[in-house]
Amino acid sequence: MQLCQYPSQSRIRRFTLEAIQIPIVYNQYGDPAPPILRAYVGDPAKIRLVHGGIKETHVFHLHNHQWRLEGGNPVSTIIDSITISPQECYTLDILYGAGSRNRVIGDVIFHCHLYPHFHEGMWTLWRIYDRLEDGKGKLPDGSPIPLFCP
Ligand SMILES: [Cu+2]
Repeated sequence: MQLCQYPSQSRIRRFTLEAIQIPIVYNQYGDPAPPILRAYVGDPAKIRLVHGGIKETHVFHLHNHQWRLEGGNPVSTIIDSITISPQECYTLDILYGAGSRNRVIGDVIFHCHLYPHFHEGMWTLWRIYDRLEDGKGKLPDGSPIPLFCP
């Protein structure tokens, strides 16, 4: 999974998110440039977190979801962030699957919790659907999704 996005001058806007301003690089629909995870609410979900770099340590933080620090240990501490250093990897077994216990739908952000990294674009979304998505990019009423026009 690629977490970094590199701004191009033509597609940068600043949005207020979590009370800070972050630049995003977006596609024609206003989605962030890095890949978006997709699932249906309640789907079992595991995230394989791999740090293939050689320098920086990061803190992976996923909103609205949690996992156990020690996967497979039912009394292990429940967390929603984990520090990952170069050449480390983790499998995050998401408790209650996509949408978590409260069955959240919509876009859930995940990002590096080191804010300079977040600010430079180390974030993307997990899109959780509550109805069948056919991949045609249409709204529930069948009309096309309008292009994002800043
Ligand atoms: Cu980071």
